Amino acid sequence: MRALFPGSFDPVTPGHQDVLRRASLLFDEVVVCVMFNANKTGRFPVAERLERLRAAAGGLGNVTVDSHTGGLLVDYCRGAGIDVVVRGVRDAKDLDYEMPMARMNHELAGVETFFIPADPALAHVSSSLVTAMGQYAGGDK
Ligand code: COD
Repeated sequence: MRALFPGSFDPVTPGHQDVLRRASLLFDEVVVCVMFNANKTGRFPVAERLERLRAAAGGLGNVTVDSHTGGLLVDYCRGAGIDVVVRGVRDAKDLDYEMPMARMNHELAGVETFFIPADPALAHVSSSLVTAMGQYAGGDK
């Protein structure tokens, strides 16, 4: 079975990478795909997010990297013949955010959502934290 792991990946983090690795063990093929979250302001250009994702997915033979920045997630699923979406869950706040989307994706296109609980050692990691650390390390701040 093929699965889609969609996200902003702005940028990809060790938390995303862990979810991707675990999904790749469970599904025959995983497409990890950069999409636009209308509620977030983009930090990195899509091309750079893709480059970092390819590096993060290196070594996972059944993972392909893609982007879909126009249209709904379910449109991508329909076009690619994918019935399952993988999402990582760090805490109850993540689940509150994910549940309405999961219900909507199922209602619109019969797409199911498979939740992977965050590794406790990585649950605090976010794209904004990784960006801030990069800025401090680079002397931007
Ligand atoms: N450990 C485990 N999981 C994690 C961690 C961590 N440390 N950090 C993040 N995650 C999970 C997130 O919970 C999420 O499941 C996934 O990793 C990706 O996270 P983000 O933040 O990169 O991506 P999001 O949540 O901004 O997702 C963007 C989407 C566009 C996919 C999403 O907003 C969505 O599905 N929107 C629905 C509307 C739609 O169809 N949009 C498509 C427009 S092209």
